[in-house]
Amino acid sequence: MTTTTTDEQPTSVAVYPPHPRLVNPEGREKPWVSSMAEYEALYKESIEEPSRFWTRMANETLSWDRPFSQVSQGSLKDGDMAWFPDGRLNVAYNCVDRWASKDPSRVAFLYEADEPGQATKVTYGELLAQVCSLANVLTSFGLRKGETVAIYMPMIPEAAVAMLACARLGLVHTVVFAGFSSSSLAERVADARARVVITADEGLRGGRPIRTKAIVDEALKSCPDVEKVLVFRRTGNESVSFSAPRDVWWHEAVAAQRPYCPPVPVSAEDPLFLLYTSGSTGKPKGVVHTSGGYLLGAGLTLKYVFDIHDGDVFCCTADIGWITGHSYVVYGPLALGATSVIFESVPTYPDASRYWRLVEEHKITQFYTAPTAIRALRRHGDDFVTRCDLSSLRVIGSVGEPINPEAWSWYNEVVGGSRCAVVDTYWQTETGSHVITPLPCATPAKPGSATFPFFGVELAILDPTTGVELEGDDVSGVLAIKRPWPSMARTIAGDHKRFLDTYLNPYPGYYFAGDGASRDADGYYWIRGRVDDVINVSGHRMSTAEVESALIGHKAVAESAVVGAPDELTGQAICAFVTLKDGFETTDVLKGELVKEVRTRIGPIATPKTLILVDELPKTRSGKIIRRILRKVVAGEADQLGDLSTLSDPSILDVLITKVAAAL
Ligand code: 6R9
Repeated sequence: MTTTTTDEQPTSVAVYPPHPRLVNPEGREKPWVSSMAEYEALYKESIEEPSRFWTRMANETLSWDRPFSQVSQGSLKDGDMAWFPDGRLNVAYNCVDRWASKDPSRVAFLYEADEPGQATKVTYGELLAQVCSLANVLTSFGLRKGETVAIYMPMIPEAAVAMLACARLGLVHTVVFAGFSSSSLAERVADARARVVITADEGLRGGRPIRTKAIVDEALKSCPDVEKVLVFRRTGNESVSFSAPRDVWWHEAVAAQRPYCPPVPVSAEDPLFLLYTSGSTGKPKGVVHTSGGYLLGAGLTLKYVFDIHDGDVFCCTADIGWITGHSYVVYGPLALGATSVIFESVPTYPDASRYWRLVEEHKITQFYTAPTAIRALRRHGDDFVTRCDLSSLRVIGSVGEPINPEAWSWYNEVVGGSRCAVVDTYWQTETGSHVITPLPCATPAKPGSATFPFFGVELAILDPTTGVELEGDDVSGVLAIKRPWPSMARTIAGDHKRFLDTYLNPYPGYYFAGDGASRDADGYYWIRGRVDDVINVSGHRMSTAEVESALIGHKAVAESAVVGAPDELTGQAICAFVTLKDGFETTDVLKGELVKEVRTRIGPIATPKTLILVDELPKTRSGKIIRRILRKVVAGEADQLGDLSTLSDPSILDVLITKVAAAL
């Protein structure tokens, strides 16, 4: 145990050193990094001798068509950073050909379809042929290097094939999550100026069909520039509309093409993809990632953070429509020649054992999911997990939001059997790959802390008002990064000024992440949530995540979301929304207990002034709680909720507004 003193930290936090079976494996290769001393030496080299470090990493990890002579140029101050600027490579060649030529029978993707028991394999040899044929189809559409293709597909291997076919030709892809509405899709297709959309007839999730092609048809009514829609047949439902010559069946087009297509070498700085992400206001931003730096970041982080070795089976449950799916379902695993699971279904179909059966069946060695899924599954009880054989697991990861210590412990003990490493990875669409993360065989974990920076990432904690860097340990402020790293976003498509204004101008010379963070007495980093999620009660800064974590410590609580409500006396007051686990009833006694739980766990300063029990919290389709909506509702601004396109179930709003009105 260790004791920390920052007032925002719990007074004592358990520390979990890496399990001995990970550090000293028997009958397996040694871990890439097996001690803190090794991590520190590599980290130091990455900061003090960046040219040497990145030259070695870039040459070890990637295959270059033309070697680079310079590692990086440009600065955060000027927003003109570039990595390996005179190097040339092809991303699809790196992800597919290298492994197919060595061993075509090596498995690239294990595809777990929506219905259990239908898993199929795609080998690197098969993947190469599929990517090449599809690239030839795209060429036949008249597409040339630098043009953008939109991809709106379910979680099937063909979605990855589509991404890689673009990469093979130097085309820029923009994947739009297939849960987005037609209007959101239209907005992105238009902003990206895509002339071609790749989609499927229908998707399947949890046994229910999704009208994918119909949504595309609707979206394209307002996108007159789209000339071709390539349609993969997923369900074969004959009622799906199809209008030639705009619409082309994938299987017919591919059958007409030769399964080889030479890769087009591109500059390391040529864009690989755009990925739209919501800003705090206004229209979504098309974050631009490059070919060289991004691929290196995705591959290198995966290798070190999940300790990937030959023969491992890696499973990331994120949809390819998000950055996590890009970096850790497709590009990271393939850059290493690893086997990656593509999971089409949902964690509770046909029951809450689905993930764990998947682990058992495919002998998954590393598993990566989001706290929201962990909490949801915890709510169903341990039996769904413990009935499965999870002994193949070594590293289990978490991403997307702060993981509360209770969910961390459940993940560690029940899923990991207290014999795996839990890696809480902090990063963003804009960072491209992990920036703060433990290394599984080296870093002693503290539940709820993303721990230490990845190689080459120089962190700073800034005073939010003055922008002054807070030196030393035991400090809190906003998180910033002091120097460029290879996989960082370079710009926002068509709006470099917005890129500068959002990330680089707020604190000149730094990349501003938009998150609050502290560095504790041991130098561990704790992400406190978006800076707009921090509540200020009577001049005391409170992290919503901390109050949420206290609430979830109560046995009745499934999930919680905490926001600041305007308060005449204290500036802001804490307003907590809570959903209960199955079997618990909403009573005033229970509400009182929950408030008490927070008071005892954190202190009277954190007492929620209002506590509202609800059936559902507003969430994005990727499962993040949308606190912005809660903030607006408690501020009496339910008529100004703004862009609701990411809200997965808008029908919950009316009940929410009524409950808040009754409670406040
Ligand atoms: C990868 C991804 C980024 C935001 C980020 C932060 C939150 C992500 C986290 C985390 C605490 C972690 N976030 N990982 N917060 N601990 N391990 O999620 O990208 O969708 O762009 O979200 O998510 O607030 O700023 P993205």
